[in-house]
Amino acid sequence: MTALEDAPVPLSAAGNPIGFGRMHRKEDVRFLRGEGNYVDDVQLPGMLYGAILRSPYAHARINGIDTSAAEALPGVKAVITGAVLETLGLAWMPTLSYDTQAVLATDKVRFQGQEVAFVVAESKYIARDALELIDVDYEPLPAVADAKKALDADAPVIRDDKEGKTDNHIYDWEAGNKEETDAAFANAEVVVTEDILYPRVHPAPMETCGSVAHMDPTTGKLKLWTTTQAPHAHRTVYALVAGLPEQNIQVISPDIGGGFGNKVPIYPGYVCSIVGSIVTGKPVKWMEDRAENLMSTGFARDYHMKVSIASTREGKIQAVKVDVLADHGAFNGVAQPTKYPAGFFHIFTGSYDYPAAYCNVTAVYTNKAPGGVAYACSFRITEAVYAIERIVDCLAAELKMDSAELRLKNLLRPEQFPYTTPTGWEYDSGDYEKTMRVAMDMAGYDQLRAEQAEKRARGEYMGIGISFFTEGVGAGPRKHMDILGLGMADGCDLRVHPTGKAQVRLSVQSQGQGHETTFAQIVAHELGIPPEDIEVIHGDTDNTPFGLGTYGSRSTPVSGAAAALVARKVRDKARLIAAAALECAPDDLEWELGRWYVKGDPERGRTIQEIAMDAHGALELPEGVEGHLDAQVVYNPPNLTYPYGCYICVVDVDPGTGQVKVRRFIAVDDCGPRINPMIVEGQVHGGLADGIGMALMELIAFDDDGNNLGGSFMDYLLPTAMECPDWELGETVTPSPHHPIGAKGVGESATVGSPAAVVNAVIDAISPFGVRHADMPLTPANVWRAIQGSPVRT
Ligand code: MCN
Ligand code: CUM
Repeated sequence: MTALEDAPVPLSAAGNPIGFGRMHRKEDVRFLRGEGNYVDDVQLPGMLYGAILRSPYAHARINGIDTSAAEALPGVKAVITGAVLETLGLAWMPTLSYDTQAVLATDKVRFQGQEVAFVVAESKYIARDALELIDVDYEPLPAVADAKKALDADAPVIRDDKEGKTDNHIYDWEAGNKEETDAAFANAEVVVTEDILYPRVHPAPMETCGSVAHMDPTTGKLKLWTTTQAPHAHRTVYALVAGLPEQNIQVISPDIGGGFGNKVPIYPGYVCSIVGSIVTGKPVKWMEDRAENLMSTGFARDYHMKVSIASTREGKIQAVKVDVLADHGAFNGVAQPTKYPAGFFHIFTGSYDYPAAYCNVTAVYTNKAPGGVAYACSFRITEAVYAIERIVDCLAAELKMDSAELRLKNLLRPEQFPYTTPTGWEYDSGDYEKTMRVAMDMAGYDQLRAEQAEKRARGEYMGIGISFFTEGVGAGPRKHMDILGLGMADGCDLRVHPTGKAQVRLSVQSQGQGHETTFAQIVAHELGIPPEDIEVIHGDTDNTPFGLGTYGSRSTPVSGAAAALVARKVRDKARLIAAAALECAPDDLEWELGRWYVKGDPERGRTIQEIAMDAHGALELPEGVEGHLDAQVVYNPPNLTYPYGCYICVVDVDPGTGQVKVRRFIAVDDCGPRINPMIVEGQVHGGLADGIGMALMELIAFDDDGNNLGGSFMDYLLPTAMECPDWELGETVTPSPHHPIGAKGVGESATVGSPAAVVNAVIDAISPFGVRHADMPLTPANVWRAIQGSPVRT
């Protein structure tokens, strides 16, 4: 175990830590100068532009499409409809959940904003103008936008494209032990039940989705620059769907302006740009605008949860059960490991010690855009954490017990790890109470409660909300986890050049997380090569090893391990080469950062740079050692890593207006050793802002006809610095026992953990009005309604 050592990390000549530590992000040099290279920056000679005609209806039959006027517009090169795609066998494509999704609608449209036709033109303005000239004969059908009505006998059947489908049911799935859980509830002294909605929200990355496709008619090679978090998986899916030879497909994911899970699925626009290029023989660029992104690409959540908790009168939790109605929209397009149709939701047992738990999830189609797994959710651990952390607060209210005391009484203890949860997860390591105490100390918890009591006496409404979360991140292992049959293991290649500079090639793809920096730091930590001498190459299937990509905070747990192991492989090879150069046995050598030296004679040694030159030079290499200094690994993780944390939020609520002010936010995260603490803090800052956004303002609402009411940033509110306090961050460090450097993922922790803290704080503030629960978003209007005893609007 090379956990974060106490010894100071040596600095390179450029002042960077040769290993773990704070260092400015290498990629910021280009980002801060506006010199990033995003998909929309790609310009190719003769490039054409695509635009998508979208459905104004949530549900309508298509009786005909007249494209003649659009085709006649000067500058228009092609108008592609579902009928055209049908002749190519491409009207429908598989989703990442083994469902099918229309690329361009043929029979019906099933959500507002669905793709109906694709225009290719000389400019993006001509393409958009041409959309206006397409005449679609729609026959509106009744729509079902409310998941609770989707299984009604008279609900319109959305997926009548599927043979024999007579309802909107997608699947039922369960986890845990129903009998034991029911028995625990039957015998419990206290039972609390609450209907808890995690509303539909949208990841809304800064860069919207898009692609540039170039099918070279002479070579037959397809190059696709695209906004994807999983270039290799996408390439394989294109090969399978379009029947294109996989070696002729190059997926390039250049700089990405945020992904947040929005860029895991394959969207019809990507496929249309490919078809557009095949049809015209030219490169075709398609970039959606903000409204298209908000209305049609992968949303997040939409989980209707009935959560029950059983406990003793003293507050010892005995069982939890959750009934979920999952709204998947019109196509089941969620991206998650095949075995887990509800993602990792069954981690809802949380951070507490109790024997019985059960959940069942029923998923339905509605006339809404597809999605569900996105927005830093760790495969629906957001929903799980929100469910358990809200119901624990409801239990505390019922027991009239302090919510911190209730949590401390039930947290898993350090000696219980590795701990198997009642739903089957094996948590790798943790010291939960320590983390909670650090957070409470930082917050001054007892003083805060005293202040709250004083304020209440004066008629002021201050609230304190706690959330203690455990995540499981780093999917595989491959035998348990695959997406469309592709096992979740990741490759990593490392080449050390003759001069001792290196290139490391990853299968994961950064969308802003700073991989070009942190993966260089991992290699630096193992080999002693300064991070500025290590180039990180990612996001190009022709130049990187196969792997499943970046989501579920899996890059550090999976590819981070691969990078450490590939560097160790190079180090082992370097030892053999150093032994040859020093004319000693490999066993006589000892490693110190950046150098093998002879035991007992530290002056005699070879630096990694010298060894690199030897490996490419004239030195006679020992039997069995190939020349050059490089290595490859494929890392198949033995388990997930389980980061966790304790968040405390302090709010002031104005009961007259319902306005919530987040006054303080304390976040103590434990993600094991931090490769770059500055980047980790940045990840946490972003996720905390997400939490404030979701808890207080973000919502994709629909009317009864399925009209999307939040297609712009005028309606879909995002948090800004104005709504965010100065974050107060703390840390504890509990390494993962199975990860080569002990690191756990952190990229989604704060988004997963923070909404419950904010909501718990608001409900705590307004609890004197008899409020026990109110659904997000807690906008001023909704807080006011809750205080008045009226239902909130979601
Ligand atoms: N890190 C570290 N020490 C650790 C853990 C992580 O220094 N112990 C660093 C990593 O090296 C990496 C970053 O923190 O640079 C995030 O690492 P990790 O937790 O492995 O997550 P991923 O790199 O796999 O990123 C995915 C995650 C997801 S799934 C979403 S969604 C999300 C998130 O990252 N999307 C983001 N954070 C985002 N941040 C930005 N800027 N943009 C997005 O789209
Ligand atoms: Cu669930 S969003 Mo991230 O896993 O890309």
